[in-house]
Amino acid sequence: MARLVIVSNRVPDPAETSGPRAGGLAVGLAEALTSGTLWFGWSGKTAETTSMTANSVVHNGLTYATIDLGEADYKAYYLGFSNGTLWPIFHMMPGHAVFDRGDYVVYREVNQAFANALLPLLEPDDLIWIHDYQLLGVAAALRAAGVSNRIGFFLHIPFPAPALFEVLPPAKALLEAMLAHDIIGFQTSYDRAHFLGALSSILGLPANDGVVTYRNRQVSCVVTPIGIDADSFAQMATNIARRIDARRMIESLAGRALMIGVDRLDYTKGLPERFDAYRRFLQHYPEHRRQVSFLQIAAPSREEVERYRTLREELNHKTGSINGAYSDFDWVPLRYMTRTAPRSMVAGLYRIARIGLVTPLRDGMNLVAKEYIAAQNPADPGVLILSRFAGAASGMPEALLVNPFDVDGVAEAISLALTMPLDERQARYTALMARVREVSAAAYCREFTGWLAA
Ligand code: ADQ
Repeated sequence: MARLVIVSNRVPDPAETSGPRAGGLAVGLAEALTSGTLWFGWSGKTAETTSMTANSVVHNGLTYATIDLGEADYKAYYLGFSNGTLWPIFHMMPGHAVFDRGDYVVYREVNQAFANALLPLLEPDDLIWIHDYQLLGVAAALRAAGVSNRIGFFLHIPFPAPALFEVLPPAKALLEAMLAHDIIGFQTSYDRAHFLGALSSILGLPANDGVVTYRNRQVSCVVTPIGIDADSFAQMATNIARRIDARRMIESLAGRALMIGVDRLDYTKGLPERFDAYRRFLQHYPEHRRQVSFLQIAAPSREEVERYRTLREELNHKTGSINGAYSDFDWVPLRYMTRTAPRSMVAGLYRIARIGLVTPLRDGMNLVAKEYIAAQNPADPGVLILSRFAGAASGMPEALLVNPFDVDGVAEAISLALTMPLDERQARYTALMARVREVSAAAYCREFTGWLAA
């Protein structure tokens, strides 16, 4: 069987991938991270200059090969073009985007450096699977060096509407680079339609059934949504609910319903709008005021980017304002924590929570929505309130779908969720759990690697 080579911006420390705090890519790719696989990417460390060759470690039969990034490259490639330009544009939030031609030049150079360091590690039959927006140009660099292996790419974030994608000065060059892959995978059919639309409007390329012919090569554009391992997550949630810290949490609620939000601290996750909606809920539904406690756990993220620092300040301010206006001697309406909680603890909290509030302004998929459902107690499940602009919404129609920009609508959904009868909660949960089990992490890996090997 051909070896799988996974390429991603960040490669986790192997010691962490089997631990309880592992999240993100390592969870989604668990099925593919089997013995023999090579995982290549950035170590997460910076040095004076970007490494020319990779440093390899073997752990549980898996090879982790990493390079360090030069400090200046890290700033221009990672903080600059990847997270200051591509991230907001791809999430259709151009107001947050900055474009600096110098950053784009470095982005291309770092993509080239990834390709250069990967080249000597490649074998002729390897299947190469590249991940996400930071690495749009690696395949093109590999092709230029003569690599003819099958190369696939998966975009974890949304692909923007063509008119927005065109705002990017190097839009055409980025599309051409992406067409160096054999397979391009998207989270939803909307993302794929946007990509095909951009190919048509910018490059004049027709796509028949998602297959594009470019420079005598065929590129297949497929939809392979990412998922979680629902049963093992459910198991983790059940175990933790018996633990002492979970019991303390339940006691502190004093019989009130818990509403939970768990996100990276990122402006795409819609946290200020969510806090505003909660405030509106407290204003408009005084009868529920002391019946609910909202816990928001936000993991600090990309703090070197200015916009992320101002977001943090904005949320601190809103928290103070809500608690100042509505707290009582024995009730704090909003508990807001800026930290990364252990994965098992998050699972347990989801299970205790009567409402899961997942309201990104735009999201590729959003695994929190799936984790919240997997963690529920089938006998007394909670209600998921989900943004219709998360990729997860297209596969979870039984959630209470909301427009996160509509604070009144979200406030109304919170009230509806609090008063929803048990039989309706169970019916929605049963349908959603079946979907979360079906569109799993394992299915995602099997489907994508199936396309790649075809
Ligand atoms: P993210 O934007 O990171 O991922 P998401 O899919 O929600 O978003 O995954 C976040 C993961 O981190 C979840 O497993 C969650 O439990 C965990 N997490 C978040 N905040 C946490 C906290 N404070 N403490 C502990 N754990 C926390 C990107 C895309 C998504 C896409 C994924 C996978 O932006 O749209 O779903 O990749 O493709």
